[in-house]
Amino acid sequence: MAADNKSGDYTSRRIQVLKGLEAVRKRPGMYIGSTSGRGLHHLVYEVVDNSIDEAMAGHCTSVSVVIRPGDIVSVDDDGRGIPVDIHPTEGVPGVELAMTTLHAGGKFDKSSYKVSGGLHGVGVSVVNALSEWLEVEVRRGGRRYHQRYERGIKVSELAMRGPATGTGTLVTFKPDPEIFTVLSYGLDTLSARLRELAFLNKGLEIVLRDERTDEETEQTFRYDGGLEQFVEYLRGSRLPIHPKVIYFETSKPEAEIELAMQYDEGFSENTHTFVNNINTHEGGTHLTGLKAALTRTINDYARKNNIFKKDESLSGDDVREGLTCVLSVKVMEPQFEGQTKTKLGNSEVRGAVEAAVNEHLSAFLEENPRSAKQLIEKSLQAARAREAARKARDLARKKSGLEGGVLPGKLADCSIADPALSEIYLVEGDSAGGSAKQGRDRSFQAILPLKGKILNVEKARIDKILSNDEIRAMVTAIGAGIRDDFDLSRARYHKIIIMTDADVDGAHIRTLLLTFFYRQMKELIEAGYVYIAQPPLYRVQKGRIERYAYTDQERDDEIRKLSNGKDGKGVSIQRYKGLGEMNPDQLWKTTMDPDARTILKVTVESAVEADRIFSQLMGDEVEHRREFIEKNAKYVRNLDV
Ligand code: 0RA
Repeated sequence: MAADNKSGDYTSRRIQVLKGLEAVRKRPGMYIGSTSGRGLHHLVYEVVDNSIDEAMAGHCTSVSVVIRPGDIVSVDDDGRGIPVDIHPTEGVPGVELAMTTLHAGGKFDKSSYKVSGGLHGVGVSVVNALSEWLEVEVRRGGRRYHQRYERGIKVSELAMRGPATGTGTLVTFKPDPEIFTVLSYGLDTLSARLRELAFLNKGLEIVLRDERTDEETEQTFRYDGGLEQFVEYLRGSRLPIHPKVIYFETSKPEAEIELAMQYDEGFSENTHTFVNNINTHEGGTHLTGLKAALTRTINDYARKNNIFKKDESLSGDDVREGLTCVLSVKVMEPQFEGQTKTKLGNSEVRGAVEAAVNEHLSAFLEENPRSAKQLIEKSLQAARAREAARKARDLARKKSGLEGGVLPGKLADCSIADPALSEIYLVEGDSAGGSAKQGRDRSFQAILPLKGKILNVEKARIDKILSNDEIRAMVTAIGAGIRDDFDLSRARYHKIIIMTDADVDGAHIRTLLLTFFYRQMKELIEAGYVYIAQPPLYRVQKGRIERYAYTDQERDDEIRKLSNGKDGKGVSIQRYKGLGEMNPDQLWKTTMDPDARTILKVTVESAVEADRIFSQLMGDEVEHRREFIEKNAKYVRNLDV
């Protein structure tokens, strides 16, 4: 009787498991967000997160990620190894449970871990379900064990394969082409995330090797200085205004809190927050606590030490100008909210962070009065600039105001009023602007020609930014304000399309514009409203037939097609050096007609890398910048930072 029951349970449990993993294959988006490149990368992160959990529990010092030919990925660690003994109630080895049961990551042994990473916390079984095949190898108790799965279903029993030195877990998987629309891994994407994880877990070594080409590459990330080194990395070439990174870590009942921050001579704010190793792009209670504490502590200190002139005080924006800051909290049961589930909702964390930052930052200020004075002086300059900007804005509002008011004279606006259907082209130069104005569909396409050089916002304060004509024209035309006044719902266009020449100068202007949007109207990028036009590089013509090519490959293909296999007979090729060489009709056909054009959406894949790229590109080192733009003109064009 009892035995019957047991086997009955066992069978129904197996059915349960299969149903679970089937559900994952039916609706992969529910578990990994998407089946495009993002979801594909998520598989690696999910497996790596398990190893990081093992590291956070103090049992793992090194994780290695290898991308093999065919975009097969291996993740190896030197943790304790997933248990291989038969689970007392489930009747299968622990590792098999982990591979086949949803939410069983390390949680079938809940006492193992205090907190756990992983965005969805869905565990390695999801990776298993979405892999054409997956093999796991466990080294434990002096032995090596192996098991293989195909599309989540085991095709071999866990088997001993010989002796092992040390302990650890190796997971190798091939993402299933039946599931994913993108199958190739981006080395830069993986290295950005793995570097970030290494900063967040000080002392942990993470190796990334790419074996897909003959030229193998290997990167090792290990930062014994943790967040302090993270801040130095983010600060890049901006000059610090106090020598030491401000740092503390503390453990409270609500959360473990770790913070590093440093002020520099720049004008942007670079704050990144993490919860259980996940980048909380949308902020949340921990960020609110941090901001409140910064403003209060710095004002209190300045007041107490008579640094303010009569009724001076500092706003939140003032005390964050030129600040590079990383806050990492570990929370037992995080609630993630927001559109991308990257906003922390736990209300108890706010007070914990606020109190911790108050305490440690005021101690730092007391102990380092010179640094305190320097950073407060910096904030006061920000406050004065903001006041000057406010006055200038009030004055300007009366004339050609930034808000509401009169649209810029050189804007050729569209005729419809629905922002969701409207586009604005930001066009390099007056002549291309002229062609665009003639070539456009004026019902829904607006054109704003911009004069050659745009102000580098990375090196300018808000008052200077707001007094720049090109920037004023853009801000007024877009109509949603700027920085703290920015309100996405007021945007007059839902497509803002940057259209520059396909040369180094064009790349530079594009970068300046992207920097401007990233720093001053970040929500515009986050909402997916910013695009880059893709004008053709060549016109290939034979008689009355003409074709446009956007890459060298396409050009060669067209030549071959037009000359019927022979190479290039009677075919003429025009290389477009600038937009100005196209007539209005050509510009419309190739670059502006929604039915024919390609436009690239600008996305912020890694905010950390974006901050660094922009500050490097736009910061103090001019030589560095020129070199970078020349080398990476293509990368910057496909800006996916
Ligand atoms: C639960 C318990 C134990 C190890 C793990 C999970 C574990 C899981 C993964 C996934 C990738 N690498 C991993 N390393 C370890 C061990 C419990 C014990 O030995 O007492």
